[in-house]
Amino acid sequence: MSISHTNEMALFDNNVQKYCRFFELASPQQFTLEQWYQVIARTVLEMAYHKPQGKVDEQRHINYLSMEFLIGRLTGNNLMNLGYYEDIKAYLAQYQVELVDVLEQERDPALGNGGLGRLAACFLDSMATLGQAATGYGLHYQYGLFKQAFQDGKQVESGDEWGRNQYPWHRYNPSKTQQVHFGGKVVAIEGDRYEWQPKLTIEGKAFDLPIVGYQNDVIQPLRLWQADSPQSFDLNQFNEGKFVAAEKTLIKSTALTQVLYPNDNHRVGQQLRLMQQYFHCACSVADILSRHLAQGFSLEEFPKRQVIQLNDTHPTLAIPELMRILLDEHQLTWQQAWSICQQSFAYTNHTLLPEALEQWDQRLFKQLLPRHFKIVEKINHLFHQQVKAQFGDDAKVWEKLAILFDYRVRMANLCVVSCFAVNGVAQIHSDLLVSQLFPEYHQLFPTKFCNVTNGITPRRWIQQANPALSQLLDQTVKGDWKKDLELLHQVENVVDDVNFREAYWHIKQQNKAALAREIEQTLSLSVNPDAIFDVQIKRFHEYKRQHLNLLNIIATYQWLKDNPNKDYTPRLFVFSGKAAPGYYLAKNIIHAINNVAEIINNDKQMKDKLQVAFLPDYRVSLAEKIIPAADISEQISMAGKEASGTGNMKLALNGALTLGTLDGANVEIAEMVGQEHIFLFGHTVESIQTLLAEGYSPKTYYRNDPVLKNAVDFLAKGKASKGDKTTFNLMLDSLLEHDPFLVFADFESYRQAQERIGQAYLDRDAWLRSAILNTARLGKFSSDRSIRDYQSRIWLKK
Ligand code: 475
Repeated sequence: MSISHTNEMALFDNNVQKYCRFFELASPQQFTLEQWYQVIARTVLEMAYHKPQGKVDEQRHINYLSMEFLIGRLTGNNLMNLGYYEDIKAYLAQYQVELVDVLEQERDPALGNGGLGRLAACFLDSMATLGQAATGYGLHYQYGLFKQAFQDGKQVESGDEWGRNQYPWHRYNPSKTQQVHFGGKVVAIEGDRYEWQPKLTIEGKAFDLPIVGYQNDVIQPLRLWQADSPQSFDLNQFNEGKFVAAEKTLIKSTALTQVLYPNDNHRVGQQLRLMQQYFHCACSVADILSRHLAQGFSLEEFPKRQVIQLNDTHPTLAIPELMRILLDEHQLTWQQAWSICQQSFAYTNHTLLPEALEQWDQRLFKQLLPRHFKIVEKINHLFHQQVKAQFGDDAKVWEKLAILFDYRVRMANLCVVSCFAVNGVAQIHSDLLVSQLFPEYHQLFPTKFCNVTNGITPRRWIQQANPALSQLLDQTVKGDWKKDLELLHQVENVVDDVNFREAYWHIKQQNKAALAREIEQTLSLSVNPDAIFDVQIKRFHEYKRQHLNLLNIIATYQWLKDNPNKDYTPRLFVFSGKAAPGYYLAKNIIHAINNVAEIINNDKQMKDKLQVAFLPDYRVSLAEKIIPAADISEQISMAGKEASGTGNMKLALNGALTLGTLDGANVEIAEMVGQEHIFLFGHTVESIQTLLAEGYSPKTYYRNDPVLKNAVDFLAKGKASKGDKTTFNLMLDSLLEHDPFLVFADFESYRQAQERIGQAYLDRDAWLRSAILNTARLGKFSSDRSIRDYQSRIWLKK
């Protein structure tokens, strides 16, 4: 489908010529690629707002609060969604410029860590596409997630000054500026009325990015707040030096939004992080309220018109903040204010890992936010009455349910008590959320809990990332699959068509060749394009078990050395991902993979048989290059630990077969594609319970399995560390002594699954059918479906 954009392209040309004069150039011919990128982005942004705006459903406005939005590059995406991609490509051709080269100029805004932040970005895309009125609220960090490089195999980090000042896609919006207060004291006025007399005020400035719906002319803001005041403040003024090291306490107010905390699936206990969280919430809540009131609605109508969706507990402070404004600024009664809050907030949980559940030191909380602390105390007190009424005065029960306990403020508990809905992100995760984390809460509020399985936007994850496959699907499928991913079911009808299969195969080979070139460029490693491309791309975390993958690679290497003439289906193992800078064990795993890769890649006997490519600095734009080229998708977390995963969906949709445990969304992917088209292995949530109850001893596995022992010893004996036997102690000690994520217990089963993969790949036709059926059957995992589920189960539930 190609719409004629003659008028718009005339406008575009006009602008290009204008910029040309502006830059003192004789012709656009002289633009650098960087200039083209800037000119296209700025011009298209204006063109987008020139169009009559598409219709949205304003029944209830969704305010999506998230500390992270991992939006990726916007130029290509926006051109496609606006329908200008082909026109601009043709326009550039007259200057012998390739649009794809221009798009490569854009730096990823890395305003998120991983899954949670990327999910938020996919959801904004889907809400705009479905015409669900929504605003995203986040922070305008100066430094995004750190850049990763390797030195002697080790991860080294550097600051990601992503250039927010030159970024062409956002606009500073001074009319939305907010004031945010901290510290000071609370004075009682009369009855239960209080006045907060804060000590410090910081200004929050709004930067708006356009979220463009897919070919429906809907544009909605992603509003990012930036701290900006000339004033400096002393971190210790809130806490008499108890929480912060003395030497660097005087900081500029702008420091508040200077850096994204680089932790994934792990809480941060630092004062500056709490200040970031409150800053984010205070700016957003004030903005939401002023929009609501400006539309002429009353406070009582707030829940009917607004939802505040909390992306994990990071924006929980929005709850006591809205309470504070309703009580102190609008003089509502407690019952009125509480009723409004209880009907407006909804909470999404993204992890069961205890180390990720946020808890704040009560004294820190109180000194920074004295008024909010009072409010939380009252919520806690009233809730205690309710608990006693239901369970009697049982200290054990209260210990689990309390919001304030042991001098801590538990954010997840505050969320469950205050929100009208709580959801997990895949069915198994939502079930475990109720049975493991919140069973008593479930008894108290049985209807609050539900599941919304995650999804991914097909616009970025096929159309943009895999243009060749996208074209093939356009030719094959009736109707626009980018709007309705379930239409891909039609592809099942052509799985027996040799021509279709060959076309599909050819695309995969082309994508593999392209990734091979990328690997050659980055790592100076020439890889076998006919090998199985087996990829594990995600944050480094013990529970994700990149070291399970590594131990198999070592064992395979040892086997190939012993059996040089036996058949083996060639493999290229691709890794990419970052470890939090303070997560030493995860960094140790990265180091081990790099060192093992070095040995294998330099062993001539392994040439074209076994290779390992670890691509540094994983980010959205790199994911877009790796995913279309993958044959195998490693989703090998310990069962019960990965809430959902979304990379698993992106890879399967692009025709990679999953090698996975029954964890997170893998369970639902297996249901959709069928057992014959996925490689499952390992312990299940249930069998883990039995294993642990019987007493798990990793040493027993080590002693009894010579293959495992040899692989472990390879590292322990210093064979990957120039003879130094201590280099990988962090990882090895953990495995041998505790193995908290059951790497050894799943090793044998994982090896067998890899063996099955090697066999299966030899039957090219059967493999191809499986890959095609993965694409055909993944429609459920569109984030459009996730958003519809949010609408029917939470936001617009009748
Ligand atoms: C889960 N991030 C995935 C994904 O639902 C899931 C960020 C800051 C501080 C602490 N943690 C984070 C996460 O917890 C996170 O990314 N969780 C992930 O959310 C989307 O698919 O299984 O691990």
